[in-house]
Amino acid sequence: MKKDNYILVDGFKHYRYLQESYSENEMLSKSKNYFEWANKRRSVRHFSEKQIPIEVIENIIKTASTAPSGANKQPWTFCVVKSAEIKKEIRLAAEEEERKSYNERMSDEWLEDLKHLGTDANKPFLELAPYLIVVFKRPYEIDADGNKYQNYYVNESVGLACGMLISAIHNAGLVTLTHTPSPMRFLEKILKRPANERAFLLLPVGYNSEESYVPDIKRKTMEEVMKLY
Ligand code: IYR
Repeated sequence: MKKDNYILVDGFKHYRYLQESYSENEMLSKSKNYFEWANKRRSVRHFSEKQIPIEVIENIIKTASTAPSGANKQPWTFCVVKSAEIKKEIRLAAEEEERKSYNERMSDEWLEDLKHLGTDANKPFLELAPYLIVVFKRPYEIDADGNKYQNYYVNESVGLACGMLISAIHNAGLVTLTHTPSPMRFLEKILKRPANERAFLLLPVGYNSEESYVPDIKRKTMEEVMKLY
C-alpha cells in the first residue's frame, strides 16, 4: 500500500520532507568550496552602469524570500528601483541625511572607526547601479477592515532574508553593499510605502566596475569567532 506523503498535526498537514545528505568526504569538500566562494564576497562601492535582466533580480528576491521567519509571517517587502528619476531622488535624499550624519550626528569614535573604509556622504552608486533594492520590514499586517495583526522576530527575520539576498547577489556574479542612510524614513515617503512598512536596508545591485578597489580588511580568525564546548 502506498504510504501517505503527509500526516496531520492538530488538523494541519505536515508533508514528508527529506533533505538530501552527502558522504563525509563530499560534505567536507562541499562545505570548504562554499566557504571559499563566500569568502570572495566583498562590499563594493564601484558599480558599472551595465543593465541586468529583471529576471535575475526576481530570482535573487525569490531566494531572499525563502528565509526562515517568525511564525512564517515573511514580514518583508523588497522594492526594486530601476527608474533613473527615483534613483536620483533617493540619492539626493540619502546624501542630505548622510551629510548631517558625517558632519553632526556621528561621534568622533564612530568616524574614526570608519576611516579605513574611505566612506563619506557622497553616494554616486545610488544612481549608477542599474537597480536599488530597498528592503522594508513589516512589524504588523493590516487587513481590508483596518485590523492589525502582529508579526514576530521581525528584525531577525528580515536580517536573515537580507543575508540570503546578499548571498544570491554574489552567486549571480553581481556586487552590492549594505547602505544604511540614517534616518531612513525618506525611503518610505519616496516609494509611497504603506503605514505598516519601515525601511530596513538599501542595496544597490550591479556589475562591478572595471576600475574598483576595496579596503584591506581581515576576517576574524576561527579562534575569535568559534568556541567549541
Ligand atoms: N551610513 C553611512 C556611514 C556608515 C556607517 C557604517 I556602521 C558603515 O559600516 C559604513 C558607513 C554610510 O553609508 O556612509
